[in-house]
Formats: sequence, C-alpha cells, structure tokens
Amino acid sequence: MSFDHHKTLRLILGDQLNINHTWFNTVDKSITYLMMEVRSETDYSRHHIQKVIAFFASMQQFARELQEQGHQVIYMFLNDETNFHRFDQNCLYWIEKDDFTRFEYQLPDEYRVDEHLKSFVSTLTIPSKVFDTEHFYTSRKELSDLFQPPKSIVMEKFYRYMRKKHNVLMDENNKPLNGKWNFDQDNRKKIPKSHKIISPLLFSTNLKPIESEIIKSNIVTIGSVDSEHFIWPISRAQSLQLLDFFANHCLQYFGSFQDAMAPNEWSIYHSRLSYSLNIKLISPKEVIDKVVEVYDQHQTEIEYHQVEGFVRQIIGWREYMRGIYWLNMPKFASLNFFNHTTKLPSWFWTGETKMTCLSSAINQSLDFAYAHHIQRLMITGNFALLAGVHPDDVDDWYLGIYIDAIEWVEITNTRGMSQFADGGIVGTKPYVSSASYINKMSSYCESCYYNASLKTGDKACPFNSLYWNFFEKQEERLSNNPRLGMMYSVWKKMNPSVKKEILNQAEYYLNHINEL
Ligand code: FAD
Ligand code: DLZ
Repeated sequence: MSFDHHKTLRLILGDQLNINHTWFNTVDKSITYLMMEVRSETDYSRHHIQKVIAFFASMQQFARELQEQGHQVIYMFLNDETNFHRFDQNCLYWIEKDDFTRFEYQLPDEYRVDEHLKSFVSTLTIPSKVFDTEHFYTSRKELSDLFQPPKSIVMEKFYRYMRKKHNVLMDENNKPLNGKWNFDQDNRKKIPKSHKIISPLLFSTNLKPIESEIIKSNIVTIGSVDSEHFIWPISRAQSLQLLDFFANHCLQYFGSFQDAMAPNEWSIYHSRLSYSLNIKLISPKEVIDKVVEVYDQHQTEIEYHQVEGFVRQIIGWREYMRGIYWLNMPKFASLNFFNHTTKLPSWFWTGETKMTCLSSAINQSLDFAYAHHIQRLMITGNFALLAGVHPDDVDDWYLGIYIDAIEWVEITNTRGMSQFADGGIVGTKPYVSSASYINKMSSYCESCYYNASLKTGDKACPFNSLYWNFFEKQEERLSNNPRLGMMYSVWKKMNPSVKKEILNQAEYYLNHINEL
C-alpha cells in the first residue's frame, strides 16, 4: 500500500499515442491518464470525416491498450454528458473532482495547443510538469540552434547532418554510402504503360459506431467514408503491418516513382505512413530502422536510390519542417508574400472540374483523405499558387482534408513549400509548373478535356497561361531570383502579341475560375 498521497493527472493528446513513452514503463496507481474527444479539436478546421474517425478510433484503442497494461485511464467520449469540449476545462474538472495534486502533459506539436496548455498550467495551484513526446529525432530547437544567423537554414545541409549524427546510410569512413548524399535525379520516372502497380494494403475495421457518434453530434466534416471497412491503420499493430508491407513490397519502387502520377492510382508506391507517424503510433526511428534492415537483406533486388529517397523524407524533410515550424510560429501563419487574395475555387470541395489532374487529385482526397506529395505540391498546390489563392484558404483546405494534417507539418508544407507565402524560408523558389511538367510526370493529360500543349484557345490547359501570368504579375518579387533567371529570359523573348494573348487567356480563366 502506498503512503504517498500524491495523485497525478497526465494528459494525453490525440496525436501523442506513443506506447513506448517512458511514462508507461511502470504501472503506478497514483497516476491517472486522461484522454478526451473534444469539439475544440474537431472544429478548429473542417476535417475530413475519415480523419475524425481515425483520431477517435486510434485514441480509444490506445486507451484500451493502456488499461490492458494496468494503467488507470479516464476516457472522455464525444457525447459524454460531462464534457466541456476544451482541454483546460476538462482537465480542471478532473483535477478538482478527484483531488489531483500534480498535473503533467507532453509537449504539444501544435503552437495553438502549446499556448493553450501553457496558459492553463499558469493558472493552476498544483505543480505541473511538461515532458518530451520522445518521438522525433530532433528537439524543437535543434534545427535553429544548428543554423544560427548569418547561416541560412538549408534542408540539404540539415539532411547531411542528420545522416551523420544518426549514422544512417553511412559507410565505415563516415562518408555517405555509394559516394553521394542525394540520388534525387534517379527519382523522376513516369509509370510505364506496361507496369502494374501493386495494390495498396488496406485495412477493413468496422468503425460504424464511431461514425454514428460523430453524426449525432453534428460535427461538420468533408469527404466520404465506408466506416464499416475503414482502410487506415488505427492501432500500433496495424501501423507496423503497413510499415512491413511498405518495406517488403513498395520500397523497391519508391524512389523511381516518387514523383509519378496516374488517374485511379491514388498512392502508387508511397508508404501512407504519415498518419501513423504523426499521431506517434510508430516512430520515425522504427521506420528508418525497418527500411534500412530490409535494404541490407535485399541489396540485390532493391537499388540504393529507392531507399535514400525515402530516408530523406523521414529524417530530412519531416524533421526539417518541425524545426522550421517552431522557429517561425506564430508569424508564419499570417505570411502572404505575394499578397494573394483570390478565393479557393468551389470545385476544390467537390472535385468537379474538367482538368483531369485536379479532378483526380481532389476526388481521391475526398474519397481517401489522402493524396501523395507530388499531387499536393504540383497539382492542387501549383494551381492554387498560379491562381493567386489567399494562403489562408489554401491552408484551411489542406489542414482539413488530409488524414495526416496537423498544423506543424501542414502549414510548413502548404504556406511554405507549396505557396511560397513565406517568401523563401522553406524553399528557394516557388514550386510552379505549366502543363508540360504534369504531362511528363503523369498520364492525366491523355484523358483531359484540355490540351496540354496549347496556351490559348478554348481547349488550352489553364496551367499554361496561368503559369506565364504568374511570372508576369510577380516580376518585381521574383525576377531577381537566380533560379528563375532563365525562365524570365524566355518570357521576355516571347513575341509581344503572343504574350498578350496568353495574359488575356489567363485573365479569362481567372474570371471564370469556378467553371474550369
Ligand atoms: P511517403 O511519400 O511515403 O513519404 C514517407 C514519409 O516521409 C511520410 O509519411 C512523411 O512522414 C515524410 N514526408 C515526406 N515528405 C514530407 C514533407 N514534405 N514534409 C514532412 N514530411 C514528409 N505531410 C503530413 O504529414 N501532413 C500534412 O498535413 C502535410 N501537408 C502537406 C501539404 C502540402 C501542400 C504538401 C506539398 C505536402 C504536405 N505534406 C504533409 C508532406 C507530404 O506530402 C506527406 O507527408 C506525404 O504525402 C504523406 O504520404 P506518405 O506517408 O505516403 O508519404
Ligand atoms: C485532430 C484531432 C481531432 C480531430 N480530435 C481530437 C480530440 O478530440 N482530442 C484530442 O486530444 N486530439 C484531437 N486531435 C488532435 C489534436 O488536434 C492534436 O493533438 C493537437 O493539434 C496537438 O498537435
């Protein structure tokens, strides 16, 4: 029997489902874990229905696993009578009701929630403590500490630092395997007509009861779901199964087809591990270790560039974006370098557009709460930037629609990498393209109403005129960018009457944006 009268309440957020956290190493009856389904989180953005279901299902499963291990858990369901639907008020309710003498929580990944909980604990009369989530390779400040001004923060340099520090794909002389850090030039293949893509591993969990609760509480969501056969992993066991499937079946093609796109192929060889990673059902180290292990065992079948390309996403881009987020929030969330003001076209919410690439990327996002990186960047993101959509609107769409969307990784990718609204914090130039890139990397254009090779006329692909229009309009802001010099010189050399026709075409499309 314990004579310690301390009673500790520990909050676990919906994206903190790390069963390997040291918190859970020992069962301690003086500690109670608190998890809650709350409207503050379901309503801060209009989320995809699959995202809300996935979060609740994963949280409920995690609570069950903790209880099975002997931990004490309070789980507040969405429609519980006593649920104040805010983290602070629910915590306070339990602290007062059950006489807790300490409050503890883990560092939230999102600035909004971080501020909320900091403010909450500052009002408490009992001691509180915050713990690391023990998930990421890097701390919140590691990236910014590494690149103190006047050094600029360059992803490639950070990536090399991470490879060395964590000894990933390094040889015995501490040099990168195969003599080079980055094999990106091998990773730009279109899918050959003869190539049959392996079907993705989909789960089939019955989550109908959770969907019913969400409907009952009138939460406004987007997209569709077959909740009796829910396809996303919602437990650690399923997440590990998906990792295993990726490493054994998809890794060998990952790099080659990383930038490829095709209608009706919604994930190609992408891992679809972002949801499991972001809610911490699995750790980035587990993913890296598994992938490197499978590569080591199958070096004759798996080319090196396939693996390097994947490793770069996890220890490079993912950790880099987290560092960028904590260095630049909250000001990052209001940056609008181009002063864009256009509203997002209405068909972003329905998929009803004649452009096959956009219709495919948006429809699959509505159907699966997922699009792979190059669709997010070079189809939907590219269009929104060329059309001059306000970054708030673009962020709102990305934050809601994807199963993996949590602000730290959504906003840095959307406002930063994709919309260049940060003026160059994340990338050195805007990611925009005309139809020729889309045609090169996909088979979308083959079945499109528009013609990828036309710049003007009824059938001209909108990406073409919008592309040149964007550069023309942004000349003051962009023409000094050394990476865009060649592009500006092509535009300047173009026949003035052709240029005028292109700009007129763009204006027509922008004026009829909802009808494209
Ligand atoms: P894979 O292609 O299999 O890559 C493996 C893993 O690498 C991913 O699971 C992810 O954890 C990581 N990764 C890859 N690219 C990035 C990147 N650019 N930044 C951070 N991590 C990366 N990712 C999110 O997790 N949440 C988001 O809300 C999100 N929003 C995005 C918005 C835009 C406009 C863009 C261009 C990208 C966004 N990304 C986001 C990054 C990337 O597109 C997704 O991580 C990826 O598509 C998830 O699918 P996957 O797991 O199959 O990835
Ligand atoms: C995304 C999400 C949703 C939809 N619902 C909940 C919830 O009801 N309870 C909860 O604890 N977390 C939820 N989340 C995840 C949080 O928004 C996330 O933990 C914060 O944004 C911190 O990153």
